[in-house]
Amino acid sequence: MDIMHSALARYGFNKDSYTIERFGNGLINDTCLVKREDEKYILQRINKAVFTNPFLIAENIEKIEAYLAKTDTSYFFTTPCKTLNGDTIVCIEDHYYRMFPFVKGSHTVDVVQTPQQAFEAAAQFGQFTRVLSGMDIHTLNITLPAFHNLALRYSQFLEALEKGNPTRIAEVASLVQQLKQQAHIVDEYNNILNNSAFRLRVTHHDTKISNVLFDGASKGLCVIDLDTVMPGYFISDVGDMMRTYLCPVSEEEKDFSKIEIREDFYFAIVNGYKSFMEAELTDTEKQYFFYAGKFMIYMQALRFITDYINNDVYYGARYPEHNLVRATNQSILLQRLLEKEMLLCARQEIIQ
Ligand code: GN1
Ligand code: MG
Repeated sequence: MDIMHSALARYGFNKDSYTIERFGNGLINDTCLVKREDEKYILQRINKAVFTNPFLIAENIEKIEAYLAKTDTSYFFTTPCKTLNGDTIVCIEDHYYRMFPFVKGSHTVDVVQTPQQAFEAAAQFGQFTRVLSGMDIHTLNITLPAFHNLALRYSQFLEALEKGNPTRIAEVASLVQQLKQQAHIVDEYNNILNNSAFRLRVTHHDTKISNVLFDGASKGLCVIDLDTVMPGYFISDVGDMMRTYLCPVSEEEKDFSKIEIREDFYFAIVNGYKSFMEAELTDTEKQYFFYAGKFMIYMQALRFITDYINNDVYYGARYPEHNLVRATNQSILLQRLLEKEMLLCARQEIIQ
């Protein structure tokens, strides 16, 4: 925490004037909530093993801000706080920090409890991409190369099976088998890459519910955490909402009997996203809402099992089999979703 105090000092915050506590459940960055009088801020230490050049993030945010200033000043966009020197990123002892103001009267949600929350969040992420639809995506920096490239994630999984921890590889044989049986999801992804009906757009790439600010009436206000804003496909944003909103328990849940798909949340995501993106998406893309869920859940299962086999180098682990639990959880979530494929797709047809 001491270093967090040093970071706050750069913003002119006097140590006696605020409180600071851990915030959220992100796996990559360290996040804190800072309260000062009636103001709140989110202070994050950027994981430099993952984001090797945090200045690329800062530059993207500036470019988006400049674009919005020209095109849509009514869109509510939160920009990072500036230090006393006017910087948006603080570097202390080789660690990077940045801070966002928490909009007055707003709050975040940890677990999606109602379809309305799912709708509001999906509308927020849809609106974000929509207001930036005229922006030249090539001007954005790639903050994490090949981040949602499923083909690459699959090959990293196969590579881990060749070079990873042999004891762990032996232990996970049946899960590996199950995941390999779903490799058709990778084939479909490769088809998407070659399909001109799929467009690259400004994509958030981290659409978990805690990245949306809500107002007192539970209406979505804006999206936050713009580290992974890059060109991408809509299946990334819609898919990660499905991965994290459809089930009442998270990837951390060890009691797998609690893993289920809440159908009405599925339609809330589709309709919320379409409330801003209907006119943007091509007819072909609109056929891929269900696929989006499969794509992201499968990718996350692969990433967790790969990390387990590689001795938890990326996500870390609070107990030895942590990443195995997460991978198994996501693989079961994928099964539960696949069981509902006919039903969800048929109902979506009727709604359209
Ligand atoms: C990481 O740190 P967090 O929770 O925002 C990861 C996401 C994963 C997620 C799984 C940069 O995000 O891609 O979906 O963990 N972010 C990065 O919980 O790898
Ligand atoms: Mg994040």
